[in-house]
Amino acid sequence: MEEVTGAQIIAEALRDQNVEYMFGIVGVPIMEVAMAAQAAGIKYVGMRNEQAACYAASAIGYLTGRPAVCLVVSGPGLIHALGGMANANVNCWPVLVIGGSSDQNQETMGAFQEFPQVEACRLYSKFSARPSSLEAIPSVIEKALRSSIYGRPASCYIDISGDMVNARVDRDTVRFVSCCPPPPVSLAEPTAITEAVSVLREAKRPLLIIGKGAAYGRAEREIRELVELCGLPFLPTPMGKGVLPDDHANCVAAARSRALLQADVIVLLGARLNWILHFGLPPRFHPQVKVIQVDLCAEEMGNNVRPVAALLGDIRAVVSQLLECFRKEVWKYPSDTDWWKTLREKMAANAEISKGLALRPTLPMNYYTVFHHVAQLLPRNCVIVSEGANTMDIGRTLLHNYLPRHRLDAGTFGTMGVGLGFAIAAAMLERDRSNGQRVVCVEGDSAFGFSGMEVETMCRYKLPVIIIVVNNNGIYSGVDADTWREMGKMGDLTTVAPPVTLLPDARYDEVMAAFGGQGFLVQTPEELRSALELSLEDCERPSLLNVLIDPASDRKQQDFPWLTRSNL
Ligand code: TPP
Repeated sequence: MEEVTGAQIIAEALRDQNVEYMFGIVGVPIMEVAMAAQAAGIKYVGMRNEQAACYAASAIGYLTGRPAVCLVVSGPGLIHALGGMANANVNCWPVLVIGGSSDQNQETMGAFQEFPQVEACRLYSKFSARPSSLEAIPSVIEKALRSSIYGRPASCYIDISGDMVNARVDRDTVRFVSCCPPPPVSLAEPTAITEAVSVLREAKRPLLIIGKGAAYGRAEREIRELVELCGLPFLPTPMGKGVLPDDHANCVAAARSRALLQADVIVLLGARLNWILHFGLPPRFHPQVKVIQVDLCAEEMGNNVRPVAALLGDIRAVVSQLLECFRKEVWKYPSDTDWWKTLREKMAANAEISKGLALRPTLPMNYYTVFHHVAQLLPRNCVIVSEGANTMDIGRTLLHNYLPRHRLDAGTFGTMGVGLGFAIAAAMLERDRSNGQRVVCVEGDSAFGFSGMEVETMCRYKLPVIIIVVNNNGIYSGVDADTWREMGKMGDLTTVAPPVTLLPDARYDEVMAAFGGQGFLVQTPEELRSALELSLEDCERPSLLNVLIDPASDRKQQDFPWLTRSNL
């Protein structure tokens, strides 16, 4: 008879489900689970906070379509991970969280880190359960993993009581389950396809909106064919950037507001009409806009705007259905319409304004100058991670993506603190796949602070992530060092310092240097360029560029007053 422990069963069951990565922080009672995972060939990445561990695991799920595990201890460990679970759920990304919990015979007695974990996770996941026995662990793991990727991707939780981890059973009594297949593919109803095609053929001002659902669904080839065959303008959502390259001739991202406002037919490809798309409603959208909605989730259909055609199914398959119709009866939207003219004019005007701001020679630099130089030096194939308010919003317009799933940001939940975890996950994947693509993490100084200690994780694993902290001494804006000193003389800073302020000219670069990475203090375009070039040359360790900008730097004048402050 061969005995196996609970920890071994968990590890082997995860390996059977092709789980490749586990991110977490060990302690009682899950230390042995991490060790067993390594013994089973799963890569274990020790992080500095469970929230960042969960962000990292969820990014693996988004980037690969196969979830990673976030392993946490009971009580506070699990509670830290809830932020990551919520973020994954709202982004519709798959992740598996495994939490140790108190021994079963101590439950309700005030056990160490006791907490009602299965119940707590219900709001943050679509599956939350504790296996009833050691023998049942593999089937619960398979079900959790399957639930995380079938239907709308989401986070799933598995609770493991402490006493289960080291308990032993006869291996032959354990019901191991083979790897669950990829999600079954569903097609849209043919009459809905016919309706969508006829509405699109009649469109005067058509627009495709490409969301991160299209990126997750790996629909890039089909969407490119649709765009090019039918000559359609397209607009990516923040993480839809790169499904088609930002410099594609049909990309109208630089005329986003105009495109949304005037389009008469919109095809939503894996994007939701939530706050990011202003709910699909006036004043940001045309009151009579017709929406063709492509989504794999039936419940999403009709949210905020009732679609003229609801194409329910796998995005790749549904776009292929549309293509089949357009190939049979070829239709191409003319390239010389007033619609194209108005979009092109707006794009040229916006580019001109950004360029003017970027080339201002004044110091300290503004956001536009920083991104202008960064954009010139970044390799086309790099992964861009970004968070912050102005930093993320302005950076999104100026830093282009050319490949799908190469942009990760604060996402639908607008979460600050995701950046470093995402960057660690992306860098691990790049290294393990030997793609040689760099991960560049563009952070506001406030955003960086949320998970800043993960620079130690990057240094420990020698991940050559390049972090660019766009440092304006605050949240949205800050004050300069002299003003800060004067404020200090006026009285207690807790009463006089504006709530947006952070320590002026804080040396985030020294944090990186403290752990053995490269730290650069950057104040001029020349310093920025040379620091970025040196960072790109170093493939052995991470770098941090602490770019001090004008604390009063802001976004360019917006056409809509409600755009002047980021929603985040
Ligand atoms: N806490 C979380 C978890 N998420 C949030 N979105 C916020 C707080 C509110 N918030 C939105 S943006 C932001 C904060 C704290 C930081 C913006 O400052 P920074 O990262 O420095 O970027 P900047 O706009 O200054 O360029």
